[in-house]
Amino acid sequence: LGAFIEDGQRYRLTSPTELPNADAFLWNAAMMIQATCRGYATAQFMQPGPAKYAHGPTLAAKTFMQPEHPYFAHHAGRFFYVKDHHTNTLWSAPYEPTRMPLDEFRFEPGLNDLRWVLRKDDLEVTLVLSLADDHPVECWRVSVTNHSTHARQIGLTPYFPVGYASWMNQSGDYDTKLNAVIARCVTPYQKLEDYPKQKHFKDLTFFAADKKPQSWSARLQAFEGEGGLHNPDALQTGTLDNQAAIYECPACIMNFEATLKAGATEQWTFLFGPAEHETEIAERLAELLPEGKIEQPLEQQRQQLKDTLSNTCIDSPDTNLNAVLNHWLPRQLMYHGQSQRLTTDPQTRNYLQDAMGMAYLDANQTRTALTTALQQQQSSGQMPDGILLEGATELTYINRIPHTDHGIWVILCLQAYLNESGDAGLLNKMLPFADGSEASIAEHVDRSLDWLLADRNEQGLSYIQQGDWCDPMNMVGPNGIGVSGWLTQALAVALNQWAELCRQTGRQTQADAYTTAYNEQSTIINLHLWDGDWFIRGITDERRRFGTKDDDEGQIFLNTQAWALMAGVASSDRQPRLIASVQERLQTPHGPMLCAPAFTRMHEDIGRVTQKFPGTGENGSVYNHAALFWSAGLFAAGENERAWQVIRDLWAFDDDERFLRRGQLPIYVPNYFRGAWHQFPETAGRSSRLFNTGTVAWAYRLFVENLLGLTGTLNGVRVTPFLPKDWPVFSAKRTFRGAHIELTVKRDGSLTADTLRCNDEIVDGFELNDLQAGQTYRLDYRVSG
Ligand code: CEZ
Repeated sequence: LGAFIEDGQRYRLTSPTELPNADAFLWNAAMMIQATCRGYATAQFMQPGPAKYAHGPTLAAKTFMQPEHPYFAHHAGRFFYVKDHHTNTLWSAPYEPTRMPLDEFRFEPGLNDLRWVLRKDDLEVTLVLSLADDHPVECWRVSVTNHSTHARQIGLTPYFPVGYASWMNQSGDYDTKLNAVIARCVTPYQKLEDYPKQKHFKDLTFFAADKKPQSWSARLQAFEGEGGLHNPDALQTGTLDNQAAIYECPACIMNFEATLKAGATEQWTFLFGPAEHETEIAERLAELLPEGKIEQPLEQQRQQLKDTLSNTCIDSPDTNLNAVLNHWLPRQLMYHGQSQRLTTDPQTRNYLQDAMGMAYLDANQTRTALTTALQQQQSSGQMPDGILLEGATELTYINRIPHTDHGIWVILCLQAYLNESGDAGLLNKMLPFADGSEASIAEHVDRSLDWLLADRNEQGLSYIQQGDWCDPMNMVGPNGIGVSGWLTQALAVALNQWAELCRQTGRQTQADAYTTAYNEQSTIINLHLWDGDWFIRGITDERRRFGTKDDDEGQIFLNTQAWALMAGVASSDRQPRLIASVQERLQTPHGPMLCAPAFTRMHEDIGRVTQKFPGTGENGSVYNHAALFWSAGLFAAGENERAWQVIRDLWAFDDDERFLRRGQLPIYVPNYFRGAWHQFPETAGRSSRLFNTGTVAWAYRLFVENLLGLTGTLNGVRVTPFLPKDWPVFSAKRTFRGAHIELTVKRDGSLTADTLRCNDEIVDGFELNDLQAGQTYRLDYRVSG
């Protein structure tokens, strides 16, 4: 059905029906597009908030990117009708809307483009979509080849619906000078104060071609007629109507007629995107349409991605896994780091975790993110719910709901930055607070911890207000009493990490104070949160403990087991018990569920999470972000094999049953797979197909620091790789602070303890110091037993 091709840098799917929602995404500085193998697409661009230039036929409210969003016949798509005048057959590339069986179907998403190769009756159509530069514009290169032995007369009709963009004003027409169908609208609004904000919106959607069409239309409904999308009336007659859409849903439609000799190919380039005015369209066309022009920015983009991705690579016996770890996972991480998930005010925890992951690709970006975030901290130490990016002035959506955990992520992100850069000097950099005065970054971090320490109840448990890591856990603590078991543990993790960093950087007083606080936190967690076989999730405003054996649903939550391990607070007696509880109650073939049994009714003292459909989102799915917290906890507890399996379960290339269930290509990690394994076995494992997720940062960090075992220290690198039990050997390359590390890890039954050699010399203590940029270090790690 599917396989990696081209050295893992492209994937090939050969059926449009087995995984109908299989998709891939592309992004650049201004936009992202997610397209399915069948030709539906969802695209967004920034102006500066996220906006669309092609819509469905109903006016949709603006929301964040949705999990499991459905596609339907009139979903916005990029369709190319192909008419074979000789046989009088009509089909469409890539597959929708005619759904005609094809002789060959190949959907081949690559790192920088999406490619389809379709064949029917000896006609081959190739579609290549790329986003050429930093503007919101789709570049489509289309070719039709005649593989038969005689000449063929064909009609190619690209059909790009623009949909229902506005109830105030919308239309569409052909512009002869630009050779483009241009749809126009006025983004609807009612508030007077919105007018100045919107008057420069890109309210035009253009579809331009490098060749003159024989005919065109902008009228969606007239084009479809009674035949509908499957067999549009307009394609029954010889030509399109050359008519404008006058306050109607517009579509961009052009017809090209061509005679192809035997073996001949005809090519077209199309551009599709939003613009403010005609001059802007003309600029884009001049930049991208002339022969050969698109290649240059595309090549630059390819090279840039290649350079970043080549920083680290693994060669393991698992070639599919090599493809995802070497290309697709870091690519998805870069998407997060570069696009900020297409928002102007990323949630603080997302922003800092995405930046944490970026440390392993480009630590400078992490430095910038840390300083941006810390300048928005209050002098009280409180971190805001969202980080305002350049130009943004207000927090929106979820960032208006008070969450208490944001300070935690500062330390996790900083730790990753220091591991990668060794730049302890950053801690002395002076930075202002949002409400005036300034302090060193070290003191910013002290204050975020002090704020978290102060925001606890008399027992030392952390208040939750309207949410912690779990956004929709919004009714546990709105009255200021409810506490989060998870946050109490996360604070222990942060205190422990920061105490150690303070010690390493000569801040002994702080190191002692935070160590004491960590020890106290450990006692508090064990005293108030243990339930016999696992840690509870929290205590509500009504002082009810939840996530306990006594609950009929939501008995056990993954996060409080994961972070107990990360914090190192579970005793030698409790640790195996909580691991066994997760194994028994949460583990599924797709990974561990976030909680179980999933909630089936509203719990007014827990909140909106209990209203989500059981097994979706935070209500008991295999929420991959949290699954990787579990993996991190297991690694911290020395349970490496189990920890690795959790990461490995993110992909199911070699298991048809799991692969089909997921319904998604293994080229990105989704935010969840459906859970509720016991309640809804028939849908368990289905992917959300939402590629915005903190999972990637954690997966990449665990890959570098735990699998390759290359963890930076202030002076060098600690080498503690892990060799999964079914691998005899792996090797890896990594450029670290300019030094080239070449690592080989092998099992050696004759050894009683692991050994490390660097350029053939034994290294005691598994640590290399004073690495020189430009030098190569050949590391030979032997695993005993
Ligand atoms: O958003 C994520 C957040 O971006 O949910 C995570 C949270 O830690 C991330 O910061 C867990 O709650 O509001 C909702 O119900 C949504 O489910 C969001 O919580 C969720 C969506 O997946 C958006 O990407």
